[in-house]
Amino acid sequence: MAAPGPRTTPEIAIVGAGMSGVLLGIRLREAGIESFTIYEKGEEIGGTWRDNTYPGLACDIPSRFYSYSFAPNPEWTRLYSPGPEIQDYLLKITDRYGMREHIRFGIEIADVRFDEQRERWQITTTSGERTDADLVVCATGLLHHPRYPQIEGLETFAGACFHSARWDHEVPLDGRRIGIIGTGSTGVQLTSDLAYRAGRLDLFARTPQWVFPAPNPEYPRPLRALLQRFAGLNRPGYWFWGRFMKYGIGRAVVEEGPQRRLADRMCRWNLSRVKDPELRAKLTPQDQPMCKRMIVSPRYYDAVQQPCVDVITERIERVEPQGVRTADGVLHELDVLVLATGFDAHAYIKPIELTGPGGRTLDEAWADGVRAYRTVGVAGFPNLFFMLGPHSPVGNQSLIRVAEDQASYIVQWARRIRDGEVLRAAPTQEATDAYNDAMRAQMPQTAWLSGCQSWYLGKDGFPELWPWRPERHEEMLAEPDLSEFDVVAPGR
Ligand code: N01
Repeated sequence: MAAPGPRTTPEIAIVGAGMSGVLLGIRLREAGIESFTIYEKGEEIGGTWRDNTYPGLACDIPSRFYSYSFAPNPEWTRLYSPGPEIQDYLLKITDRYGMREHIRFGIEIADVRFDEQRERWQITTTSGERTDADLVVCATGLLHHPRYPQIEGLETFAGACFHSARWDHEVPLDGRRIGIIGTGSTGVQLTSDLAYRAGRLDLFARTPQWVFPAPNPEYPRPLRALLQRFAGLNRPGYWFWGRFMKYGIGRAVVEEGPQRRLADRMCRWNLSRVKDPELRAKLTPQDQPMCKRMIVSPRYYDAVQQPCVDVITERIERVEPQGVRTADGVLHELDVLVLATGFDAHAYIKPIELTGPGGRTLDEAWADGVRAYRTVGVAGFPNLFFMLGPHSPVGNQSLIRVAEDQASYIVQWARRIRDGEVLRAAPTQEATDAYNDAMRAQMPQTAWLSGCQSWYLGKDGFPELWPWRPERHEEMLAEPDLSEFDVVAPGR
């Protein structure tokens, strides 16, 4: 039986209206493709920047570079902008590019399944609504399933207790006894803020992390006014910080060399600013800098040296109504307990059920570990793409830049479908295996295997990050390599 004819108006379903889903919409529209819908389970765009509203939230990538390349923001107030500014920026871009008319809010996708008869994806929402798509893009993000710690008695705590990504703004903080569990990027940003507001702050630091000292100066008003007036003046900032990240930390995390040595020294120097040797010992990591995500903070070590702050490395025994009891028998009495315990970064599109041709599910395809093709595709799953999916995070780089590479790549496939060159295409198993083999061969060069545990490592023990220089991501996704795809043309 001949394959169906060309899909000149391909239906495209984008799951998630975070930074990457909205970006893809903008790029599709630029390509003259308007037949797309962005499904968003929340009531607003923004993903992680919508969900995280904790005090001290900021982006640890310079904002001039943590922007869409085509939409500089003259209004950034600081080198590293606070979270609410980033969400404001994403809201403005969504409106400026007319994306709201394409977004369906409050719609949660439950099931995505390939219908072989009709050569299309069938999508079912949690309310039972069904729709078809010629191309499906999972732009569901990486860090959106809060990870709650398994600590005995957590539910018995009598004060306020919440995850950092589910901040309860009704709870007063000033002058109160606050506990924070976790010293990742979130715990560090929280500590840097709450140390100056809490009556007492207990920081439960199971594993200390290295902290890179980066100042966070304010952009003076006259400069912001100038950038507002002359749009072209925004370009050098994007260019400069892009190169700074690419040739600096972008090299340091994936290869030996002067950048890694310098970053290492700067972290160690930063730590040496902690005067009390006992506190310094508590804050000294056992692994190498950059083994986990490099934390960037100009204020953390000042914050932990505030008299009201206690860094507790003793193991947490249990939580009781009055507070946290550690293994040394001490009860740390608290009014508020914040769980800065991270996210399940390996959940990917879960709980969505995804079933490809032949009834093969994504869970089955990834039963032995996540295997993607060039961060965007999966062998045997046609017309299905990921944004910020497996191995997408490029160590301490702007995820917006990463998403832009992926959006341009996906738009090229959408164009091919629209122009009748392709009905469906899926990466071959051979190309996927070759890519994964090359990636794994590169992993030992990275800093992520130097003996630490973090969300960076997958269940197969390999990092979930991009192990090459950032520019290779751009090169690899510059144009689809058709020889690495099983392509079916319309009507064949
Ligand atoms: O989470 P994490 P995060 N008892 O997983 C501890 C991004 N981000 O939310 O190391 C005690 O890094 C755990 O301890 P250990 C960024 O990509 C970006 O901070 O497992 N402690 C660890 O200290 C980042 O990588 C920005 O021993 C427990 C902490 O909780 C990612 O989000 C800002 C525990 C979790 O650290 C996640 O960062 C913020 C337990 N039972 C975040 N369970 C930007 O600036 C867990 N921990 C862009």
